[in-house]
Amino acid sequence: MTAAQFRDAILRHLTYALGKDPEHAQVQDWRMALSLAVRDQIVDSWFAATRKSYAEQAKRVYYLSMEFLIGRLLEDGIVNLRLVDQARGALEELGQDYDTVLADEPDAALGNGGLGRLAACFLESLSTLGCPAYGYGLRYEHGLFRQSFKDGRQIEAPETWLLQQHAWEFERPEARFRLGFGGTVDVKGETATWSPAEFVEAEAYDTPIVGWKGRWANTLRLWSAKAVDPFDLDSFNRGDFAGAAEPEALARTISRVLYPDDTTGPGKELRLKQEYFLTASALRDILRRFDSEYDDLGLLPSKVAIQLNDTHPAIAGPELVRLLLDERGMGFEDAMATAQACLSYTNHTLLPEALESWGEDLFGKLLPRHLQIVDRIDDAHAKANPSRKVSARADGQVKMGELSFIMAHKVNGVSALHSGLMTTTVFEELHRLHPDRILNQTNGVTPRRWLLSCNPRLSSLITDTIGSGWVDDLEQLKGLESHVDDAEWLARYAAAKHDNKAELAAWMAETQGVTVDPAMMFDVQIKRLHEYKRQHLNILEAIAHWQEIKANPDVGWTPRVKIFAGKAAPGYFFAKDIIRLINDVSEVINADEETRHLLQVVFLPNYNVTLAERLIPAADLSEQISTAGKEASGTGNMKFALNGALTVGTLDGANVEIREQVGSENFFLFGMTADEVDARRAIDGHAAKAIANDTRLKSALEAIETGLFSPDEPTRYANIVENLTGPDYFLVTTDFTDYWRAQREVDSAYGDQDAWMRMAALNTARSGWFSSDRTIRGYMGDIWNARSLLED
Ligand code: F58
Repeated sequence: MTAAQFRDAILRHLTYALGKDPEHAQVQDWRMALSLAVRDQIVDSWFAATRKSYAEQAKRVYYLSMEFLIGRLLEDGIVNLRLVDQARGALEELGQDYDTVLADEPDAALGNGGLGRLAACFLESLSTLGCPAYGYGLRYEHGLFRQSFKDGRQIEAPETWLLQQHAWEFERPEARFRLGFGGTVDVKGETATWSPAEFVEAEAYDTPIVGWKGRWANTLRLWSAKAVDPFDLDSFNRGDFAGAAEPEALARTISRVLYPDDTTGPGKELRLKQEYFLTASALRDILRRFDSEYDDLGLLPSKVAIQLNDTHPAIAGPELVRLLLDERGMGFEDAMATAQACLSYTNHTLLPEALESWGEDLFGKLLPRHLQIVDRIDDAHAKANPSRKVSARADGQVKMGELSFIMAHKVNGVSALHSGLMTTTVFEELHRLHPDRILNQTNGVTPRRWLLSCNPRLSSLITDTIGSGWVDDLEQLKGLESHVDDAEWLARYAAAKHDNKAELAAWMAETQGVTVDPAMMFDVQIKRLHEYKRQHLNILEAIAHWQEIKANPDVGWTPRVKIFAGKAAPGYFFAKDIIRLINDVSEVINADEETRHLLQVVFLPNYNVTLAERLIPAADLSEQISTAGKEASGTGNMKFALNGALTVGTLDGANVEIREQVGSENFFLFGMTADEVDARRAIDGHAAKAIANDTRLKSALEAIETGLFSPDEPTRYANIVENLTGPDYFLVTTDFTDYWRAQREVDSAYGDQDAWMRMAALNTARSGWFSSDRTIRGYMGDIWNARSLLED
């Protein structure tokens, strides 16, 4: 497609699809017109892919996830179709600025963090690899809340991505399923008839996800909840207008809001409804598609692979058994074996409080037949494993981790360390009973978005150096290694990083009113706020660093700006206190004329995918400082390394593999190992001991405790201080001393810019392993037994 053809297509859409005269069109009209022109191109490969999947009777992969953190889609589409120059040229001819038009698109924030972003990277890689696949999720009207700060405190506001026109989805009013909740069960022998008390309808919205070079496109199908009878005419006729609209409002609640990480009380019931709503709609859709091609349910496992993204869709086990048993006439044993052969489960956390379980009263109230089936599954498992102690139903709870494990033929962790820990902690017994079930698939990220598109400067240098094959074969980055000792090449690498930093600094000045010097080291920690991720360790070190600079101003400090971004779950008060502390510290430190050229702290509001795309290419230092054993993998850590930021990190999650890949000499390691953590925690008074041994730590804590950063309310952070000086479960104080040491090594390494850039370039060159294409190939081969339909 030429720029001229593209221009004509944009004008056609602007005029006939949007009904706008170019003379009066606003930026969002141009953005919509451009998106529709791009979408046309995607639809062609989408249809071709669908036809081919049917023609070849291929096995399909179904990725069930409560979250798809896709961010913006326009640039992704343009980049993958390799239409960047044409789109730029076409808009220029039309008098529009390409970057402004792209920046108008809202982020689709249908996820909390890494788990949701991983699902989005996986969809893109599935398309790039030509593996027939569907993502199934919920079409939340409101994604993750919008974050702002008031007096340093996090303020949450609803996110409203659908207020603006959305170019990518196709509403499918004909693709609807009616789903039930509650009611009664009439058991007759093996099978039963469930008569739900309440119904809701699921309507599909499809978004095509195009792979690299537009060779294949899969579908992201999101479900939206609608009332069975949207409008109560009797109420309306009585003049009860609010009552007339109630059925619709109640039903829509199910897909109204993405759950943040703080589910309690009445919220839990809605969350379980959401999970069933997603899963039951997806399974009906999967069986409908299967029925359109085959009439032998025995073929199901050879045609259908269903991946459970964490336990959130774990009800798929009992639901699939129920559909096969009660509605399709299969015997229980066959139904269970068939379901197991189709299902597999990915675990994303070992934190006990994050493993889902449901009170059996609630579960039985909403899903009475499923509770019976859980018991049958449990009985069958107990019978086959007479020695077992674990069960899917225990202590009045339905345990979704155990249920998922039992119902899956494969269970995977997301980094080597995490998968190993699964076998010795949460799933120890189940692993002993089923030693072949757990396997590892280390996470990855899509290089199209996380290098090619977010970092055009570095991408061009790479392509100039080794050609463009790296884009879908990331291991080719190894070819850069032979250039890192070439001073001229390294200077180009350094220039790309410098220009990315200058661009970020300009953006921060313009939009945040913060001035930072691009010559300073950009030290970045961006991720959900959580005690285990230890943003408070980072800010404690910043305080100590500031105090030390003040005490010894003339020892040649390396200038650094610490950049934070991330959201705290609205009900996680400790995490919100950490945000406020960072903002308070930032205010004091940044106002210090003596030190501000050497140390600044910035907390950028409203972290999302787009902000990550801005920050990662400009980072020098990547903070991956979780308590060892707690971060399942991390994926931000991979994006940073790929874009040439050096990591200061613990031996946790995928950091271990990053360090192995890039070389220990190009990674700043500190802290306890996962094995040491438990022993240390068992020591009485471990925090007091750590503090007594480190005067810097002691004085940083004192500064907080005495209200240096909150003079109007000196006790504001009493809670944080009490925690850190008392239980300190995440061992911030123990790891502080070694973290300080590592940070000073970082300082001196950064002082030698040539050596630093060489290390940065080696990080890029050796990050090929962290492509989500590699991860998806692993799933296809080891878990799904699925194949690519692309011909090379
Ligand atoms: C993340 N989990 C892990 N959960 O923390 C991270 O180590 C890993 O790299 C990533 O998954 C991908 O495997 C995660 O993001 C959530 O966001 C939960 C979703 C449900 C509500 C509670 C948070």
